[in-house]
Amino acid sequence: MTTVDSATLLKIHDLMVKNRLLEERLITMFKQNQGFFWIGGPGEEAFNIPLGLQVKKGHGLDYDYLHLHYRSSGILMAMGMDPMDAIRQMKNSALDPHSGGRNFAGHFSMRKWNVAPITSPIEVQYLVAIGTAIAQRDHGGTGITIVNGGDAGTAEGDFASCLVWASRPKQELPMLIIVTNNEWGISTSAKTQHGEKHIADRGNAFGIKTQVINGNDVNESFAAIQEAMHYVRTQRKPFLLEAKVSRLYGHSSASGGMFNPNEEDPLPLLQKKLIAANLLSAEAIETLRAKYEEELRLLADQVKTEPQPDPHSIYDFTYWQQQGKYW
Ligand SMILES: Cc1ncc(C[n+]2csc(CCOP(=O)(O)OP(=O)(O)O)c2C)c(N)n1
Repeated sequence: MTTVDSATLLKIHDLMVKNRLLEERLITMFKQNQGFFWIGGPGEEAFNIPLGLQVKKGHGLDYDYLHLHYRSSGILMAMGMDPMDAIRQMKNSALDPHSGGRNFAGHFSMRKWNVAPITSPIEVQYLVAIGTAIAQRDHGGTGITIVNGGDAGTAEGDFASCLVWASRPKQELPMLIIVTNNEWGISTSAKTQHGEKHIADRGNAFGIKTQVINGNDVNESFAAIQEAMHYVRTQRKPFLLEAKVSRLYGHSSASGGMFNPNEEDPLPLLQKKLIAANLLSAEAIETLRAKYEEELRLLADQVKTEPQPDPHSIYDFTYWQQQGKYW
């Protein structure tokens, strides 16, 4: 297995702290009535940051396409997303570039980096992803389609369709199919829902290469993503990767947005290792945390001065009465 070098580990740690504090800032904003709803990915950083760092980032078929879900801020943060834009979406600022202040927190959309709009209906991304994967299969090159979603959503037919389409003989698709398994579907425990041992085992029936990893371990995540991406890029075939992750603040603001001490937190796990390896000190970690906390607090203050969307734009980018405007 690849071991991650010290400089990369420190970069991952830096991004993990920044991403955690962004999510905590969004939760605070919800509690301050500076946004209507929070949902996000605190607890998934040890998987999402290594993923974002390894994306072939760009626009068009030669680059990776991303079909993500609402816990994916860490992936985009590692790709270089400006945290202010996540704060803008939380506050429904008209300057939010992802949705013009019209969508929920964590529902990103970035044409310049092939990030398809994130949807609230779960699992539809596994169907949409087939489209870009077919285009990339026909185009050739090394760009791949990456799709992620939660464990509960895999009960939907969209997930099964994805496995079928990705693995049709001689028409295989260059897709990295990811399931981040936090063992919850809102308040339904995964233990009551699965006859199969691992969700990834379902790929075996289709001849899809699979792996189950501890997504709370940065080294394991980085190496597994690297290997899976290399396989999909070079073989132009699908790979199903299941990462076991934590859900640190419950499902969303609908369940209170409270820290859950029963979940394993990947951040102190990494910090202990970095301190033991003399790569970081407890003081340096605290300084980093304080720096990002202050930066994000100032951004949240600034966003309060930004305009809300114009009511007349309510039907923009919808189909209703838009004939002739977009097509
Ligand atoms: C099609 C559809 N059905 C139901 C819901 C309601 N819903 C929102 S999130 C969720 C649970 C999703 O759990 P999982 O797929 O494990 O992802 P997680 O939120 O745990 O990351 C459900 C059922 C929805 N948004 N869309």
